[in-house]
Amino acid sequence: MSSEEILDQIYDGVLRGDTRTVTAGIQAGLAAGLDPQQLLDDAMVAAMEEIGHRFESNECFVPEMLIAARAMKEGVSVLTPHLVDAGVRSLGKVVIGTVRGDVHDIGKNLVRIMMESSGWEVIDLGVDVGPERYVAAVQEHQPRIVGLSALLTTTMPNMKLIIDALKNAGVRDQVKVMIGGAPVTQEYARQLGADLYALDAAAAAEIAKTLAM
Ligand code: B1M
Repeated sequence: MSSEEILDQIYDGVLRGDTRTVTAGIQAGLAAGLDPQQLLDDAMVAAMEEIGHRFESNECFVPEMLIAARAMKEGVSVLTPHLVDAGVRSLGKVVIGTVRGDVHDIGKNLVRIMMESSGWEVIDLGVDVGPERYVAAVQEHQPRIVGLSALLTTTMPNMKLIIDALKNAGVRDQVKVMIGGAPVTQEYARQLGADLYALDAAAAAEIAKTLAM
């Protein structure tokens, strides 16, 4: 199979939610020496974007999004050891989660993987995380970075509630708050008073690294 055919196989597999096709495609890609990041970006993330477009235009619905997400997650787990650079030094701790009201976690999980791969110890609070859990995690783990992910325009404002809760608990100045997610922008980060914004998982790891220097 050519590189193009392998990428197409993975892309189609994610679109159809066909986990076996996705994992077989990834294995074929890795065996053929393709860059794991390319498999992720050009095939898997591209397919999730297409699912989003189809959902917007009523060509697919929540069940299709769910099975695509399941195939994506399975694929990411096959790819993870190849994205992670083993044996890197520890840069400190990051507490990360998807904010209250929001269950999208594929992007947040990729941020976690990229952060871990560049040497951060990541405490992942999961999805639908409210301000009180963030505050408790900061008090318990003393991280350098608190990461907030939101995929819905309706849950973006919950980021502000978390930043306010960190202030009220007197721990805001101990951490850098990083925000991200498809609808989030640099300008929104500025408005909220977040310290850092990252467009994608690779950028999140790059930006976090600058704090470690
Ligand atoms: Co949802 N969904 N969804 N969905 N879903 C979107 C987000 C949507 C854009 C689809 C669309 O209409 N085009 C739309 C939001 C519209 C809006 O708010 N403007 C939407 C909707 C409407 C909904 C529901 C309301 C649908 C419904 O029930 N009627 C519902 C809400 C549920 C809830 O959260 N309360 C819902 C449900 C779901 C599923 C559960 C079915 C599933 C999620 C499964 C899961 O995550 N476990 C799902 C999916 C899969 C999607 C799409 C298709 C794909 C999301 C994804 O995984 N992308 C999505 C369409 C889209 O995004 N194009 C859509 C791939 C991922 C790698 O990218 O998450 O953007 P992303 O992460 C990137 C960057 O954003 C960034 O780095 C990541 C990696 O590079 N990033 C960060 C993310 N977090 C970061 C944090 C950082 C830094 C960078 O620092 C801390």
